[in-house]
Amino acid sequence: MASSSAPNYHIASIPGDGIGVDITQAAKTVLATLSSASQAFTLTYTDLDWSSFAYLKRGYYMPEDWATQLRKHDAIYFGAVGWPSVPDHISLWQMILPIRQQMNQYVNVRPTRILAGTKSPVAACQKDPKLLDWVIVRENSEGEYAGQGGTTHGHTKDAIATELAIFTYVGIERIMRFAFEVAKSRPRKKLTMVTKSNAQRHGMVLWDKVFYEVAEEYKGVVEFDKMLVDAMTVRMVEKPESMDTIVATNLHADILSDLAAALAGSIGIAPSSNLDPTRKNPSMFEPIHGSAPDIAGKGIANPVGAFWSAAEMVRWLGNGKLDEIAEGLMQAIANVTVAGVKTRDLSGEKSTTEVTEAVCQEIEK
Ligand code: GGG
Repeated sequence: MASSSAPNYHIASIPGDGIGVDITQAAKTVLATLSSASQAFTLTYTDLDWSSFAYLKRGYYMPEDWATQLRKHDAIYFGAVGWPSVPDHISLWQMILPIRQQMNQYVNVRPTRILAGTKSPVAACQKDPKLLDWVIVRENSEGEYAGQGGTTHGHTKDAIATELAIFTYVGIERIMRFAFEVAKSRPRKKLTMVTKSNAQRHGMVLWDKVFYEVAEEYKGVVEFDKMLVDAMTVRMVEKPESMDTIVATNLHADILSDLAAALAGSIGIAPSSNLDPTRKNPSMFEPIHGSAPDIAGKGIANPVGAFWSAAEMVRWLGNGKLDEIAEGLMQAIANVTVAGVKTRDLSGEKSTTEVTEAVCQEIEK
């Protein structure tokens, strides 16, 4: 039992689809162990069956009052979305993207580093894993994922489709400020801003302009530079140590963070925090990987990205008061990976349950 003065947080739990179910269960087990071992907090869950299976059965992912329901919680823990019998644009637009938009989660923080005992495909990082230590700050509400556009001329060869990328001054300025603050808080104090402003001459040029305006306020405090997204992919592979915090649009950062996770060893380890920095709405925590239908229910999904996301949720809920507890969970994960207790994607042979039990044992030590 946690001490009676320990805060209790209400969590909306949305396992979603595929391995989302496996890893959410694993994360809840680890969080329960962390709660009882630390006595520092307790969690009460509302389990929400908002999934592709539910959609196929009843015709919708989320009920009409979904936003009201979510706002009754302190945070949202999300597994994964997507199932082969539902087109991906439907599953994304009936759940995860509306949640991010309406809960004002305009920041998506995606840290990546090489955990002890995991192997990067980058030769230099195999010698020195510390070279790769990044935080990708993804603009999470506008850009290419704003949902604007349309189709006409139906399913004929005359079909026309538009996909508008929306960029606002306000939206860009707030993500730049957030990214500069993240960079300022980190030892290397470096921010790289990514666009494609040579080809995308409106929205991306506005990104450049606002970046340099906000950068004026951080001169001498944060070192900053700008990259085109194509060149950035090369730099991530060839000179990982030359970057620290990275800020990019919704689409670019979505792609770069998958690459980052693969360079760190596996997409299975990478966490993601969808934050409403005003704290007026619940923020949402989810591993960056998808639902992986091919391995769903087989008990072999890597739960590390889910555990890391859980650690970030604890950190956010504590708002400075639970940082040590979150760090304890990260240390427990590292102790387990370094001991070789790893799933297949990390060249191990352990199951989701075995990794989960090992992390719980580390927490209890
Ligand atoms: N757990 C994350 C997840 O299910 N991702 C599926 C996906 O494609 N997400 C798109 C996005 O993060 O914008």
